[in-house]
Amino acid sequence: MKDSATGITEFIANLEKQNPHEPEFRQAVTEVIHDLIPFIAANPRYQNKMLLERLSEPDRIITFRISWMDDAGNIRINRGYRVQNCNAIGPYKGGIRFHPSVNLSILKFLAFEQTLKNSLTGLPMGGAKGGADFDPKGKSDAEVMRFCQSMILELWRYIGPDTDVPAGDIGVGGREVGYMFGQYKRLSNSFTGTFTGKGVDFGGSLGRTEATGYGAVYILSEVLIQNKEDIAGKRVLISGSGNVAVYAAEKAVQMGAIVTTLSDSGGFIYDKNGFNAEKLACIKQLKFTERSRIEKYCDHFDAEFHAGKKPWSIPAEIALPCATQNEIQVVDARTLVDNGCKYLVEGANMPTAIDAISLLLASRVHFVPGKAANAGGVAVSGLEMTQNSLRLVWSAREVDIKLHDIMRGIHQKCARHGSEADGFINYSKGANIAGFIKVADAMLALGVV
Ligand code: NDP
Ligand code: 2IT
Repeated sequence: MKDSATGITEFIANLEKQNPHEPEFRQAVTEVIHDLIPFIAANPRYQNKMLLERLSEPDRIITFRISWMDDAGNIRINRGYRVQNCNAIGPYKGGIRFHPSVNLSILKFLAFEQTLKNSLTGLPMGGAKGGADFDPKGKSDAEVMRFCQSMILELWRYIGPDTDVPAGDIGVGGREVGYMFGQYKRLSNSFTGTFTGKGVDFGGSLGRTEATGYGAVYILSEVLIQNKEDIAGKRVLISGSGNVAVYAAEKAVQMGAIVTTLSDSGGFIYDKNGFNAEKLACIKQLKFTERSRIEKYCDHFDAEFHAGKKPWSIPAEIALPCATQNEIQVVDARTLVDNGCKYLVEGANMPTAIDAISLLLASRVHFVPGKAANAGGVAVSGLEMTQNSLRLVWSAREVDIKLHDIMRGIHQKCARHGSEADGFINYSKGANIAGFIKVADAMLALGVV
């Protein structure tokens, strides 16, 4: 048996050879194997089964052309994808992203992360991700509808309630899921739980909209309890102003935190007095209803707008990156630590670069990775699937209690597998190992398939 350091070097060399143009995918896998290769070396049951090689080669990748017509009558072409990474523990499950930056590297990283995240929820869901390099900004509702319908005209044959269940992600919210589900329902001539994040009038779960942001704050409060601290009165930086960011802010404010920043791709706003329910209602109006820019917040309230900047230079005890991948580089991590940040909880997927994570852990910042911290969204998606299968509707309170339990369970799993000798919890390591064990045990039981 090779030593772990050699195993890691060889694995990374092969990963680069197999995926030369996919830096985000290699980053996500590299971050995980640093914990899993030593874990496998210490656990003979998982040795010589090629489990990591199998997990980092998607089961299937579907890519297709999406042709649609804009309001001016021009024909437009985009590229659509679905990456079905692993269905060892349940049907493929994961969101769909619409953003001009979407490419195979990004969707493969997201599908890989989703596999471990879904495992951590304890629910029977495999890992997948899809999307298109379509930019919804500036498009009319009719254009978005035609785009969604054209996408599903191709994708519908590869998805289904027991096969693959998509949902939202960046650029895909209730409006887009509604249009995609409408087209899927028409083509399949069936009303099933094939999408989650649906409107509550047609099969959606109460609490799904809020679940990712609320769930991230629930796990943050578990981490604080672990350290005998309280969220009330703590200053919190949040990036993004989309689904995850706004509901993370809402829950943090409800629990007494002072949330001072939010952002979008144009820059960040700093409200030194902290947001409250009225101010967050203004953000929701600007970003969700008007689909406008966050800087307009400063027309309504006393706040600063920092164009083209990220919020990490503002002093705070807690940071919740909730926008996109790699938004915290090593210089940002250094600034956060120097300004007294002690907790970093990832609402987004892979917002922190690998060397920035190393710096945070070396500085003893309590770092919770996205695959644990943002799992509340897909967890409530899992609950939506259950309600659809049962043809039942659970109350918002029932869903919230279940979400809270799931996030507490994820915290416990990370603590079990990530505790160090001095009591510090390496949540990253804990999440990677706990997420892996369930998938790996299923893969061993299912044979070489
Ligand atoms: P939204 O589309 O609702 O919001 C995204 C936010 O991030 C917007 O404020 C957007 O700004 C900003 N943003 C997006 N891309 C960039 C970029 N390249 N640079 C700067 N800002 C950017 O997406 P979500 O809130 O749903 O997703 C945010 C993150 O959370 C993603 O990493 C996603 O994968 C992850 N996630 C989402 C879940 C969900 O349930 N929705 C579940 C788990 C994770 P602008 O408005 O200017 O585009
Ligand atoms: O990254 C994610 O977990 C999501 N975008 C949510 C996926 C889902 O199926 O609800």
